[in-house]
Amino acid sequence: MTILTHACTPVSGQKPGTSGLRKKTRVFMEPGYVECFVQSIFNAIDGADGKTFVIGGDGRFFNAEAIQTILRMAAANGAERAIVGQGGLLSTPAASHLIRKRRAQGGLILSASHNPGGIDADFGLKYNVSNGGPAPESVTAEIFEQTRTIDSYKTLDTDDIDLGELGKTTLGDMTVEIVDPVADYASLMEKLFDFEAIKGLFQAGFDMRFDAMHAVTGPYAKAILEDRLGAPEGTVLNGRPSVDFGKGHPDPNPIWAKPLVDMVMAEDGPDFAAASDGDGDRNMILGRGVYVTPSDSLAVLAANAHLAPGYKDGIAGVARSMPTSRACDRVAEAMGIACYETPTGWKFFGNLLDAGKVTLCGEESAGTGSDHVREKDGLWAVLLWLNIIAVKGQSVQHILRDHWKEYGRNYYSRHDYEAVDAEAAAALMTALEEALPKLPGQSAAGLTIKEADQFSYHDPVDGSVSGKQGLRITFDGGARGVLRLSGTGTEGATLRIYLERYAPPEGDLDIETQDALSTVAAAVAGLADLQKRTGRTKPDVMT
Ligand code: VG1
Ligand code: CO
Repeated sequence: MTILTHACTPVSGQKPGTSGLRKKTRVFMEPGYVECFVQSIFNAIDGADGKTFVIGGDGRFFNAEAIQTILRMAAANGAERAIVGQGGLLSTPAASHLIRKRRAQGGLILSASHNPGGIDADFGLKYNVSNGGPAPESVTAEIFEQTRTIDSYKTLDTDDIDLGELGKTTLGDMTVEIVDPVADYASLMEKLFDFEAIKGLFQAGFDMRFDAMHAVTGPYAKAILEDRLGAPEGTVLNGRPSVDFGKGHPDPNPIWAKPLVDMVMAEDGPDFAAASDGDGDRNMILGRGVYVTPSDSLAVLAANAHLAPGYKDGIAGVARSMPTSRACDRVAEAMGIACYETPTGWKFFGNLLDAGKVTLCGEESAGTGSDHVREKDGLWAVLLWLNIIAVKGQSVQHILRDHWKEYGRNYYSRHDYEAVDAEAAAALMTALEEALPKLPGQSAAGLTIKEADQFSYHDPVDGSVSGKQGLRITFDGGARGVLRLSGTGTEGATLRIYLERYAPPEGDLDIETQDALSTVAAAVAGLADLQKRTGRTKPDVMT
C-alpha cells in the first residue's frame, strides 16, 4: 500500500467553534478541505502513530464519504486501529462512551448537530479526546494553529471499505473494526437506570412518543424504548436516520419539533414525549400539557437523580453553562452541594467531571448529561425522566409543579436573532461591553441594573482562563439578561439573548413565559440598541 503525500493550502477560517468545526456542506466537499482539517488534527495531537480512534457521525449527507477519507488518512498517519459505527453511524454520546470503554486516544465525530443536513445545508467535524469529551480549548487552539500553516496531508491509495459489514478488516496496516453503534450504549443505560421499573410503567399503559427527527437516535431509541423496555411499536417517531433529516431541522425545541409539541399539548395527548437532535446529544422533555424548559429539566433531574440506581448515592455537584437559568443553583444549595458556572459548550464540563466535582451538567440549549460519558446525552435524559416518573408514580406536570412549589420558578427564554450581519453583531457586542461599567444603578424599561460584566471563566481544575464568554446584566430583584454570539452558526452571526426572572414559591407561578419576561426583554433590547444595530424588531426563534 502506498502512502501518498498531497500538498494542501492552509484555509483560513477553519477555527473550531463551540463544538468543533461547522461549515456549509459544500465547503467540506471542496477538494482537500476535510483532508487539510483532519491532518491538522493529527498534527495537533502529536501524530496518529499507534493510536486508536473512534469514528462515526450522525448520518447526514457526506457522512460516509468523509469517514472513508478519515480512515485512509488515519491509516496513512500510522494509526493502529479505527473503531467505526456500522453504516458510519454513532450518536455523539455513544461515541463518547466508546472512546472511554475502548480506551481510545480520541475520536472524530461527524455532525453539525441540530443544524439541517444536505448538500446545501451544514456539516461538521469535531475531535474528542481520551476522556470521551470534546477537545479542550488548548487542543482546539493547536488545531487552529495547524490549519494556518499546514502544507501537506498523508493518505492511502485504496478503495473505500464496506462500512455496512460488522467485524474487522484492515486498511494498510490499520485495523478497522465496524461495531454495532447501539449495543454498548444500550448496556450502559441498562446499568444506570431501573429498566424493570420503566418496563412496568409501559406495561401499565403509560403512553409515550419519542421523536428521533429522522436523525441518529432512531436506532438507539427503538432498541432501548421499544425492544428492551417494551414500549409499543410506534412509540418512536421518525426513527429512520436520513441524510437530510426529512428536510427538517433536527433541533428538539418547540419550534422545530412542533408536531410533537402539539400532540402532547392536546387533552388526549400522550403522558410523556421527548425528542433528540441530529447527533443525539440534546433532549426536549414534555408531559401532557407541559413543556419542561431545559434549565428546569436540569434542576428537576438534580433534585431526583438519586431515584435511579446509577445515582443512588447522590450527586457530587452540578454544573451549568452561564446562560442556563439558575434553577439548579437552588437545588444545589438545598442539597448542600456545589454548583459551577461554566462557559457555553460541553468541553468546559470535562475537567469538573473528570475531577469528580460534579455528577450532572446541563445547558439551556437542551443539553443534559452526567459523568457516565463526557458529552451531553439526549436519551440518557429521557431515561432518567422515565425512571423518576416510574418511581414517583406522578405525571411530568405534577413533578414540575411540586418542584416550583418547593424551589420557586425561574421563568426563562432564549431569543435568537439569526443571520445577522456579522459586523453589526460584533459592533453591538463591543458597544455594550464598553458601556458595562457605567450600567449599575441605571434603569432600563423600569428595571434598575444591579451588576453588569463580561463573563470570564477560571477553570478550578487546570487553572485555565477563558475570557469573553458573554455579557451579563442583572437587575434588582434577580432578573437577568445575557448576550452572546453563537459559535456554531454557518451564516452571518447569530445573536443569542437569554432572559430570566425568578418567582419565589409563594409568587405567581403561572404567567405565560414570554409575558413574564417581556420587561427584561425590553430592557436588554434597549441597552443593546438592538433594533438600530441589527434592523430587527423581533427574534427569529424563541425557545
Ligand atoms: C450551541 C448551544 C450550546 C451547545 C452548542 C453545541 O452553541 O448554545 O449550548 O453546547 O450549540 O451543541 P452556540 O455557540 O451556537 O450558542 V450541539 O447539540 O451542536 O453539539
Ligand atoms: Co447535538
